[in-house]
Amino acid sequence: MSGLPILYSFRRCPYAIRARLALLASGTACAIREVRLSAKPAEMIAVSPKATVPVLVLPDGRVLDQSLDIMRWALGRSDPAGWLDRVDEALIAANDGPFKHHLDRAKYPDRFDEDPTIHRDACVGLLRPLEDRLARASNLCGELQGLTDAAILPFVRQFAAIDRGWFDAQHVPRVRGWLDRFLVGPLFEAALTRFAPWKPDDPEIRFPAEADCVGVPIDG
Ligand SMILES: N[C@@H](CCC(=O)N[C@@H](CS)C(=O)NCC(=O)O)C(=O)O
Repeated sequence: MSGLPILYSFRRCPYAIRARLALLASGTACAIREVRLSAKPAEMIAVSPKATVPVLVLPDGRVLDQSLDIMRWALGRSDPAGWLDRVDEALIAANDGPFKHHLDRAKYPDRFDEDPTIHRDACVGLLRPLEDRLARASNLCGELQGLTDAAILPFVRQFAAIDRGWFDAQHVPRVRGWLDRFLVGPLFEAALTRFAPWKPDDPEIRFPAEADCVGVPIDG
């Protein structure tokens, strides 16, 4: 064992993506364990019985199993880009609450016996405050990116990807530009690195893999 924190993660999960973005931005290395949600490792459930990803197990045994706690912990250690200077709790709560509620119902109509188009439209409505923010500055809390952008972008990405053609036709051009800058940036690329699902005898895999993707801004 290397003594690195252990991150149980799932590549496409927006909560895990935001945690990985903060780990990258802070330059915090960890040993990553990719999880299949249909076959979660017993080792993860043993430390976090609620069994959601991401989970970060610190070398001293502490367990962080909320994505925002992982972001704050990593950036509290090191925050070269000043992400903690740009935290808007209300905007993040609106994302994690109402936006996520409608996103799930728009994305997974089979799981909810509800009309997904109602929820899709509700999501666009909830993007309007972001559009207003982005009319005033390049990012949600000003010109520079911050924790708020990194916390929300993975969810907007997931929403846009339900039907990118439909999303592009909605009148949220600044949100679209903000998302697209993120999607082509080196930090997003590093955060979306693919890993095979972890098995107990696997050798440790370090994340980030390369020192030079540490601390880069979201949109390069
Ligand atoms: N509040 C948690 C939510 C994490 C969460 O719900 N993650 C999803 C994946 S995107 C999950 O693990 N779901 C469990 C499952 O699908 O079994 C956090 O912020 O970390």
